[in-house]
This record gives sequence, structure tokens and C-alpha cells, in this order.
Amino acid sequence: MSIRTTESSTNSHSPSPSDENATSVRHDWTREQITTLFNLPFDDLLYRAHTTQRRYHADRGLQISQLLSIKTGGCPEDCGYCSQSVHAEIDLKATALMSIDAVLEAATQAKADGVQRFCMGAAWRSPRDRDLDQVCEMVEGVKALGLEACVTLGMLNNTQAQRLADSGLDYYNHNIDSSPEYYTSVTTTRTLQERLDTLECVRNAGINVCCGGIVGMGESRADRVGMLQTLANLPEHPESVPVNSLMPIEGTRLEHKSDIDGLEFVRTIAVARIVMPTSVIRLSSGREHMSDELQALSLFAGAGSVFIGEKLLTTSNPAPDKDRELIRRLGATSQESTPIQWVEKSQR
Ligand code: SAM
Ligand code: DTB
Ligand code: SF4
Repeated sequence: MSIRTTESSTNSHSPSPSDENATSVRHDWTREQITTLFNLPFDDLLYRAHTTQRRYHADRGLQISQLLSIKTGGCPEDCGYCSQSVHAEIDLKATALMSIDAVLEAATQAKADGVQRFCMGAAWRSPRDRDLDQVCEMVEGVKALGLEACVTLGMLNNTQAQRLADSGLDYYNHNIDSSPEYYTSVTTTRTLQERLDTLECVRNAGINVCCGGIVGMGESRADRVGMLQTLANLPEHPESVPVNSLMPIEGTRLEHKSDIDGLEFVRTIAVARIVMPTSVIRLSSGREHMSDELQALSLFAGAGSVFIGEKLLTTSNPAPDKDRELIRRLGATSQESTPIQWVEKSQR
């Protein structure tokens, strides 16, 4: 079956599973159409999402990434969910940027463990030139180990994005977090447009975009619709779309907000899968609080990537042994019938 890569559609009817346009790559989604998807009976939505997954990602399997916080805390932004903001009332020790050697030691271990992508996060509003030089060296080192490299460093201009591209960076993570309407309840120290401007710089530099958001911050379904519409109507869909379930952190403004209904979380993954058919949807933060069954359903609904390791950036993640066991129980593979190295290597 041929896959159309770019196509605009003017149809305004609500798509059905047999409708070719329903799973084509489009950039003109209306809120009404996305709301209609959210409102489908759960089984119909999952059927549609899983069909899209099979059609566009038949051989891809589960992608395994690992995070490292290379510069923790002390961030001047006021993102209401984040432990690393100086505005959070939290006893988190701010650290300096890690040394290149220490980062490459962690990456070497990740490579030996069979991880595919190594993602480095820094709590900056935007990187300073001197720091960027150091991060570029980290990226070069990570790439030399045979890993894919991803960084998330805050806002970038074109020059900074180009420097990262020249170092060989594969992905830049920069989330829009929520709908344009709810965004201002989450962060006030920068605008959503500034986030979009950075994404444009990343694209201009030829780096793959990793961009998604968070659910469970007290937003409404209409906000989840608005967030997915914003992502799906970007000129190009992000290659990776992380869907984070809020990790509620004591001392942050949103500490009491979390606890999204599990089936609503799966619906969000499924709709993301349908409206951005070629993107890899990442089942990101919050797995620690999810049952194995909820994670399995999220993967069935179209998620194709997870972060492994004891820690995300500052919060905890399921224990690696538990994840390995879950992956084995699910019979998940890396590509069709290809073992997931991260699981295989643990047997040594
Ligand atoms: N400072 C950079 C930035 O904001 O892009 C990079 C680091 S930031 C921690 C990366 C992303 O992690 C955020 O955009 C947000 O979507 C996600 N995140 C941070 N804290 C979270 C939390 N408590 N729960 C869920 N996701 C979170
Ligand atoms: C993303 O969307 N989720 C990851 C990664 N990109 C950088 C980060 C999740 C962070 C969860 C909260 C913490 O550990 O501090
Ligand atoms: Fe800073 Fe990023 Fe945390 Fe916002 S999410 S406070 S920008 S580290």
C-alpha cells in the first residue's frame, strides 16, 4: 500500500476507519475533527489508531531511549510542572554543566546496555555560547559511540541550531506542553510563539524535531485537542512526539493537578497517532505510576518509544528489571522479529 507523505484535504466530514483520508498525512486538522476522534467509542478509536500504526510503522518496533540530566536545576523559567525552576519551592541542588568525560561515561554504559538514543537535558532558558561548545562536544562523543543523540537545552536561535547540527545532533526536544489557551496557565516567562520559533530554527538546521507535551496538568480535553492540533498543523510533523503524563512534584505549582484518567491518556496517544501518522509517539514520563496493562494499551494505541533507566531527569522511572520483564511479557521487538538489544544484553 502506498503512503502519501504530504497531502492536504478539504474534507470536513468526520473520518471513518475505511476513509483513506483518515490516516493520510495532513496539516489542516480542525479542532472539530480532532474532537470527533476523541469522542469515538474507545474500541473504534483504538482500532483506527492501531490500523494507522500498522500501516505506517509496520516494521519499526519499540524504540529505546535513555535520559541524562547534564545540568540540573536553577532554571529562570516558571514552568508550573518543573522541579528545576527557581520558582519551585523545592530543595533541589542546582548543578553545573557535567563534564564531557562524565557524560560520555554514562553514554558508554548506555551503549553497552543496548540503548538506541541518548537524550541529554539541561535546565536552561537558552544555552550560552560557551556551554553550547561543550554540549556539541558531548554530541560528537555520543555519536562516535554509535548512539543517536538528542538534546533539550531550551530556546535556540538559527546560529545555535546550526552549531548543534554541525556536531551531528539527530534530534532536538522542545515541547509545546499544552494548548495555546492553557499554555499561559503553565508558563508565563515565555510564550508559545517563542517555543514555535525555536522549533523553526531546529527545522531550518535540518535537525529532527522531538516535540510533544504533558497531560494531567488540570487541562481540559479541549486543551488536549488544541495541543494536538498545534502539533499536527506544523509545516512538518515532529519526527518524535513525547506524550508525558505529569509527574506531580511537591513544591511545584502543579503538584496537586495530576491524575488523568488512564483511558483518557490512551485516547490522547491514539489521537496523536492518527493525526501525525508518520511520527513516533513516545510514551514518556509517568510510566512509573501506570499499570503494565495501561502501558500495554498505550503501546497498542500507537506509542512506539519509551525512556528506560532508573531516572528520567529528576524524577523516577520504572526499575529497569521491571521494564525488561514487561517488554519480554509483551513480546515486543525492536523491528520485526529483531530482539530489543536493551533487553537481550541484560542477560549477560
Ligand atoms: N529547559 C528545557 C525545556 O524546557 O525545553 C529542557 C528540559 S525540560 C525538563 C523538558 C520537558 O520535560 C518539558 O518541556 C516538559 O514537557 C517535560 N517535563 C518536565 N517536568 C515534567 C513533569 N514534572 N512531568 C511531566 N513532564 C515534565
Ligand atoms: C520529554 O518530553 N520528556 C522527557 C524529555 N522530553 C526530556 C523529560 C521528562 C521529565 C520528567 C520530569 C523529571 O524527571 O524531572
Ligand atoms: Fe526550565 Fe525547562 Fe523546567 Fe521550564 S521545563 S523550568 S524551561 S528546565
